[in-house]
Amino acid sequence: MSLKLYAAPMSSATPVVHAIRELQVPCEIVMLDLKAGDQRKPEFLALNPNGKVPTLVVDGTPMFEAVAILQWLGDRYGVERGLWPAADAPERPTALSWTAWAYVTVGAQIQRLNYARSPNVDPRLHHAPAAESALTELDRLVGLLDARLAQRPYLLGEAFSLVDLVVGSVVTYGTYCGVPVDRHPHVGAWLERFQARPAFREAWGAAAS
Ligand SMILES: N[C@@H](CCC(=O)N[C@@H](CS)C(=O)NCC(=O)O)C(=O)O
Repeated sequence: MSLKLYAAPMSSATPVVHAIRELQVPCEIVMLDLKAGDQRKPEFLALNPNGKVPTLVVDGTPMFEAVAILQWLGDRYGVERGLWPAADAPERPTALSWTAWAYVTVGAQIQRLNYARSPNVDPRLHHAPAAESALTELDRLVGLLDARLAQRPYLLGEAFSLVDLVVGSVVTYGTYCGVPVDRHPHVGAWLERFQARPAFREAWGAAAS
């Protein structure tokens, strides 16, 4: 099977680069220059009309959206490596739920927070009460994660899995956006273990140090 990943440094593609390293899957990685507009070139738009990274080309078929790519990598390579539950395993519904929850539910609140106060967003769109409300909701969501991690060291139980990678990546990005996790000690300890993984440090590069 041939895999080609279009990525960019410190971007939505970073968790996919991390997953490829954890899974030790042979994959050609092409780094796009987003500032130069590589993602808007016709040959890239033919693969992903959305013009975004990550885009993974699997035997010539492109796929996009990080969470879809990560779940697919889990199905195709994670099961045989003990990093993702098989289709009929009781942990499978849990794996799909928490990974979708991270990208959809937590991701939406991080995006709300960024629109409301990020220096990278037009200040005319900033709105302090919206930022406060997003932070309150994010604290509640991180609290749900904390309650689960109070019962087990990793999201599926005793061992690290791609579920930790997916949820940990979204929470890591959240902390870079100013989401505090210090009120949630189990999340803090789990995040530290996650970020100490050699594959995390390799994929996230300078941001990880
Ligand atoms: N929801 C998408 C987001 C992808 C995304 O926003 N990628 C950014 C980099 S972090 C990008 O490619 N931006 C280029 C552009 O918007 O022109 C995913 O999770 O894959």
